[in-house]
Amino acid sequence: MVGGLFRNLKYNCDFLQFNQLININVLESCKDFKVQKVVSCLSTCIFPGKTTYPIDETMIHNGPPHQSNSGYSYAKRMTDVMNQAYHQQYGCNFTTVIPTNVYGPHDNFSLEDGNVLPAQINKVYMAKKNGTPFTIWGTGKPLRQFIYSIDLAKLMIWALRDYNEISPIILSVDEADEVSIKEVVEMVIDASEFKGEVVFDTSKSDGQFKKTASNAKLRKYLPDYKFTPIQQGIKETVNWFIENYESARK
Ligand code: GFB
Repeated sequence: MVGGLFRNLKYNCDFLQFNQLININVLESCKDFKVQKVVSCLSTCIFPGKTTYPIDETMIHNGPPHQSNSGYSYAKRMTDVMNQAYHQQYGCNFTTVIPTNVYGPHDNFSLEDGNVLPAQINKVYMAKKNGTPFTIWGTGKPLRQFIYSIDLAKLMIWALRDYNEISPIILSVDEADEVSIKEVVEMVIDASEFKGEVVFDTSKSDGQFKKTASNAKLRKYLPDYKFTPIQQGIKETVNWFIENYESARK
C-alpha cells in the first residue's frame, strides 16, 4: 500500500497494518515454498526524520521516521528486520531495495492520493483543459530525487539476478540530481506546454524538507549506469498520460 504525502497523512494506521500484513504473508509463504530470491521495496522516506545527509543504507533504524508517514516507514523497516531473521534462521535469500521517489507511465495520477510528480501532471492537464490556475501544494521548496520507473525496473531486475546481500541497497539518482518541487513543477509545465496561472497553496503541508540519499553503494556495483534525464522522463510520462487519459489511474 503506497501513496503520496497526503494519502499517508490520511491513512497512517492502514499503511502500518496493511504493509505489515503483506510482509508477513508474502515472506512466510516464500519461506514455506523455498522461493530462491525475494526483492522487496522500501523507500527513501523511511529513514529517520532527524538525520545527517546524505542518507545511506546504514541509517535505516537510527531514529524515528518523519511523522508524516511513520506507519508506512515502520512497516517497511520491518521488512529489513524480517529478511535478516529469515536469513539467519532459515537461510532465505530475501533482500530489499530502497527506491527514491518513482515516477513514470502507468503511475497513480490521483490528485488526492498520488505522489507529487504524477499529481502535477494530472493537475496541469486539468488546468490546461479548463483554463483554470495550476495549484501546487506547499511552498515548492522541499527537495527530492526522482527515479524514472523504467530505470527502477532495470535496476530491480539487476538486483534479482546479481545483488546477493541481505542488507538493503538504495536505488536513486545521484545527489547532484536532487531538485526542488518548484523546479520539477516547472519541468512539468514545460513538458505540458501550459501557459496559464501557477499558484502555490502554502496552507498545504510541505512534508519532509529533504531526504537526500547517497547511491554510493549502487555506484560500487554499477559505476557506469546512466539514469534517464528527468526532463526526458517527464516528457515521456506527460505524453503517456495524454495518450492514455481515459484508462490512466487518477
Ligand atoms: O510524492 P509526495 O507526495 O511525497 O511529495 P513525499 C510531497 C511533496 O510534494 C511535498 C509537494 O513537499 C508537497 O508539499 N506537493 C506539491 C505535492 N503539490 C503536491 C500535490 O499535488 N500532491 C502531492 N502528493 N504533493 C512520500 C511518502 O513522501 O514519498 C511515501 O509519503 C513514499 O510513503 C514516497 O515513500 C516515495 O516525497 O513527501
